[in-house]
Amino acid sequence: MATERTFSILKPDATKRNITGAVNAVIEKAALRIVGQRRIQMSRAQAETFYEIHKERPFFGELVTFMTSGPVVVQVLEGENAVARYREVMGATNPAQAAEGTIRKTFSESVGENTVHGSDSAENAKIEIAQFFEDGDIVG
Ligand code: IDP
Ligand code: MG
Repeated sequence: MATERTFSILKPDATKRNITGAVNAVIEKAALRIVGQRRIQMSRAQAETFYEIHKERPFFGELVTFMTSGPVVVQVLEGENAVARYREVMGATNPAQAAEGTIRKTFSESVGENTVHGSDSAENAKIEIAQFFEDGDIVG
C-alpha cells in the first residue's frame, strides 16, 4: 500500500465547540500525518463549489449554510492508504450509524453537523486539495 494524501475539513461544529485538537489527536493516533493545515472562513461560493456534487440533494442549502456558519480547518493528511483510512477513522456519515471509536461516533451530534469531511477517492482528494492549498503550503 502506498503513501497517499487525502483532504480533510474540521467543520464549523468542531471549531464552535473548541474540539479541533481532540479531533486532531484521533487523526494522529490513526497514523495519519497532518502535512497541511489552515483555519479559514469558507465563503458561500467556495462551499457551493466544494459540494457541487450534492447540489440537487434536498439538504444542499442547509449544508452550505452550515459550512459557512463559522470557521473551518482545512487539512491535508498523509499516510498509508490515507483516503480509505481516514474514511474509516471518520465513521459513517450519520453518527448514529458510526462505529465505536470513530470521530463521528465520538463527537458528532447530527448527520448534517458531523464534524469532519474526508475525500472519497484519491482523484477527488487531488481536486479538493487544489481548491484550498498551494503546493508550498503542504510540507510532508
Ligand atoms: P460524507 O461526508 O460521509 O462523504 P456525503 O453523503 O458525501 O457524506 O454528504 C456530504 C455531507 O452532507 C455530509 O457529511 C453531511 O454534512 C451532509 N449530509 C449528508 N446527508 C445529509 C442529510 O440527510 N441531512 C443533512 N445533511 C446531510
Ligand atoms: Mg462525501
